Amino acid sequence: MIQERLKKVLKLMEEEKLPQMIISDPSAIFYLTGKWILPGERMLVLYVNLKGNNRLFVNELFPISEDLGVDIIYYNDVQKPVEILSKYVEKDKPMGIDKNWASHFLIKLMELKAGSAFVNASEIIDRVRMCKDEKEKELMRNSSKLNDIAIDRMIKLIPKKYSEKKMGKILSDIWEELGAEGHSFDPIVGYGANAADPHHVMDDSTVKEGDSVVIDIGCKKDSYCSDMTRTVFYKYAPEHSREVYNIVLEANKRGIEKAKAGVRFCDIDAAARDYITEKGYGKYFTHRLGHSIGIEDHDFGDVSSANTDVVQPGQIFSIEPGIYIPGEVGVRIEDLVIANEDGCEVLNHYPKDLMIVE
Ligand SMILES: [Mn+2]
Repeated sequence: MIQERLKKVLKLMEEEKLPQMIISDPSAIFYLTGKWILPGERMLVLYVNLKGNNRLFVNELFPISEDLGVDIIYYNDVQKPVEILSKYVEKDKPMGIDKNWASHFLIKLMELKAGSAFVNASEIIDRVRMCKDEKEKELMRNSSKLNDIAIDRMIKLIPKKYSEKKMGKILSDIWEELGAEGHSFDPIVGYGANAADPHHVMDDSTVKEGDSVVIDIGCKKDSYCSDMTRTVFYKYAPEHSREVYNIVLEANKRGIEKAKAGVRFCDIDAAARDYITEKGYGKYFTHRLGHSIGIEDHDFGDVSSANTDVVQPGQIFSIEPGIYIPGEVGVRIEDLVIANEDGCEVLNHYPKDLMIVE
């Protein structure tokens, strides 16, 4: 177990008066142990207890050779893992549950009365994960460096007039060449009207002159995610598209300007959104300004008008305003930032002034 991280989790459990919890999300278990275990539908549980009786429950099909600093309880395919787990817990005390633990496990645990109450305790670990330590910051910088290289290659491919789908396939190869583990999320390449769909699924469309081209990509490198969006224009940018582009760019800059420790997430969202609204495009900016990122592309924590939490130093999140005018033009510009005491460090260095690709 990575002790400094475990300590932070235990401290929050103590504050919340939660004596025990079940951590089941493989990415949370990786965060705490340094080990990826991907058991599919089989039960994987890191049971953490304030008294230190921590145990990792895992199917014997996933043997662990390293010393993770926690006792491992193996079960096999004909045993009942929740019954085994229930023997190790404090039945007369509340039990914290990870938000994505399958309900068939949880209901079984409840039937076994393996806890006096069951509460969703995911935020405990999610909030610890939001603040990155120095090692994590370095890994996030490295992952974003690869993204800067990849987006440059992708933009240079636009004149080849490949379909969106083909661009996606080429990006997989780029990640391999760059030594990344692959995409951190389903990439988006959207031409013209498709660029106006914020979560467009790549299809057989090809680029036309005057199109905006939204490229939203990211990789996983050493288990940490990058995520960046650039929008460029093919051959020329129509007047209205230019106007939209420059508004989104200014909103992105205002969001970054506002991002620092001590500011509320909703105020960062407002810094970008209010500008877009002032310019008359508020109704075309249809999503939150950003999201936390780390081991997962969308970690816990939104940069949205609904999140009144105050930013802490070391938190990493995206600033990604967009304007989407259906059937006409879509523009999104996304950067990742690390918040610190007097501002933020931007992890993406690819230029973002209006670019025409010939
Ligand atoms: Mn993003």
